[in-house]
Amino acid sequence: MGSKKVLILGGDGYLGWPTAMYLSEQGHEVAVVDNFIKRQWQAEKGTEPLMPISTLHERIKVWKEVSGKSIELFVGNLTNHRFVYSVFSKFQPDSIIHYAEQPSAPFSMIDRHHAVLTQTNNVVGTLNVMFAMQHSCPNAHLIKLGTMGEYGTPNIDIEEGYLDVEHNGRKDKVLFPKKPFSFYHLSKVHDSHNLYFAAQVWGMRVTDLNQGVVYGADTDETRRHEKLVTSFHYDEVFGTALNRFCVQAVEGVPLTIYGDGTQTRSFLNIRDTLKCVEIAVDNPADAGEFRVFNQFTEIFSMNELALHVQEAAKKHGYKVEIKAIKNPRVEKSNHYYKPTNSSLLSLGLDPIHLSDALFDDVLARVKEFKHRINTDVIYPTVKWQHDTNKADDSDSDLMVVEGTAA
Ligand code: USQ
Repeated sequence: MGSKKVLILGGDGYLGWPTAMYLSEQGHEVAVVDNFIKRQWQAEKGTEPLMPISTLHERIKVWKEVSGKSIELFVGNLTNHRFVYSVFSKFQPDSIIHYAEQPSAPFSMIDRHHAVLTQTNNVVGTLNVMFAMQHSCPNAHLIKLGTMGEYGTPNIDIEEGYLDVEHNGRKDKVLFPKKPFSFYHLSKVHDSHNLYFAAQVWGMRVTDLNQGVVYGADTDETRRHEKLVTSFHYDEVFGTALNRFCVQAVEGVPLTIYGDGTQTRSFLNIRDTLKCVEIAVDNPADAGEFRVFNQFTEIFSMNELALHVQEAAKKHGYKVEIKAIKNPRVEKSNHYYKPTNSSLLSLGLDPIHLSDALFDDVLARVKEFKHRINTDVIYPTVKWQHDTNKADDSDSDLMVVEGTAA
């Protein structure tokens, strides 16, 4: 496929940075946008990624040294429309890959402040991107990271974005009904509705990638230099299930199964995220099309996932305990779960499956940085239902971190 101008929003993140290097390596002209707010949120929660992360400026410099390729950097906040308009009019992208959202369900459930922050940041940022595209590059293709969690766990098969309905003798095709898991997942639902509307009304080209839980510590490009690693999280707020379990296994703490572990989710390897995004870049949506791809490769219950990690870690000499703890979230157990993912497969995705070799890769990486594991941030403290009326806090921006108040 020919070279395109690709603008990556959220280029400092777990997925954004590997995507930037990967597409740059494929010969695309890549620019990244970030305001480093995620680093600030991490600081607020007292967490750090497992591997030390250089500044984005430094990563871009090292990437140029190892690959000979340049990545342009724009520093700013997507909720500032003047900044967004200036980036789009200067760079004139063909494709925009939008990762720049607050990505954590627990973070969005801490209290009112974090729920509002999540939805404002995500929904307003995406609205500004839509309007800036209209202004500067109306024919460009927006590839927006959505989530499988938009659908929740309905008692019917999950289709890709839409549902054919028949009601009182009439038929229509509607956006698939959404039953999301958190205020974060809800923010993605709101984005989807705004984008669907803009596709219909303005003729925007949109691909909404409803992605499952991503796992993995590396891609080919992150392995090329110690300063090119990505931000692998394992803490209760920004870490996701499988990555957390791998860290827990290596650290020798019990794997934290929330509830009875029968809740089931879709998963994919970080390398497949890059392939899926590349497929979307190479095959743009039509003008006026709001296209939805369900982006995952495998489905596991939490119990199955924990057993996989226990088994793989055993081969490395780790004795791993699995512990079911009271579920801090409100979510279904023993539920029906049958999502389809045929679109990306039909466009050529060749899935990487969870296997011992992959575990070896992740477990080896975790072992390398075991000295940096902070066990204080592993156990879940954010609850979906609050014991007090903390969820209804005042308008104050004052945050009291437990145990530090005078
Ligand atoms: N879980 C455990 N133990 C843990 C952590 C999680 O049992 O230590 C369970 C949760 O209860 C939940 C499932 O694992 O049922 C997934 O939780 P997660 O924290 O791995 O992922 P989630 O909160 O759903 O969010 C993550 C990403 C988000 C992305 C989403 C895809 O943070 O950005 O949108 O995965 S999906 O889950 O398909 O919505």
